[in-house]
Amino acid sequence: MSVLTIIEYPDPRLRTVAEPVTVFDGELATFVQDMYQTMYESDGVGLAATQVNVHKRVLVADMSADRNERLCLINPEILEKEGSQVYQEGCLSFPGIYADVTRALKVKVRAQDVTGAEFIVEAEGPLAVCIQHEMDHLAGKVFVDHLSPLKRSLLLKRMEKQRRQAS
Ligand code: GNR
Ligand code: NI
Repeated sequence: MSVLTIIEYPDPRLRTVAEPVTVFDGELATFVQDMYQTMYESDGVGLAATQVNVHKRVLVADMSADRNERLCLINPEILEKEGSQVYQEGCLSFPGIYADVTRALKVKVRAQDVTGAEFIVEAEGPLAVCIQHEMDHLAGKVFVDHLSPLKRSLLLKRMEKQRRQAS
């Protein structure tokens, strides 16, 4: 297993639209294990393949406090959305910045597992936020795209300032 490198804003590769997975082989299974390891190592609650510069429709998540409730969605599609919620989001590709984002409260998603078997997952609250955040990455979108232009530019300037001071 390996820890993969997470690409950070403003890397233009974060804008790549991921392709569907068509081959469910050992290489895919190894990649999924590497994604879990990378997510756990970074203390993230989710990770999209886009963030490790692999442009396939694969995401992993684990919202549990004990870090033992793995969820992997391959080729996820949202079937239903319901309600709305505001949640303070962060992103491993935007270190140090957090912002309130409005998204659906509940989602019903059809996906495939690492063997290619289809399943349905219904999520609500924080897990629903995480799934929507990761599915955005697979579409080349990032959480700050949901903010007003003013809010976005303030946050991005703050992030760039922090980065300059850190280096
Ligand atoms: O680790 C993460 N935390 C988080 C917090 C609130 C809403 C979404 C997230 S996802 C993020 C990991 C990440 O960047 N996934 O793409
Ligand atoms: Ni993210």
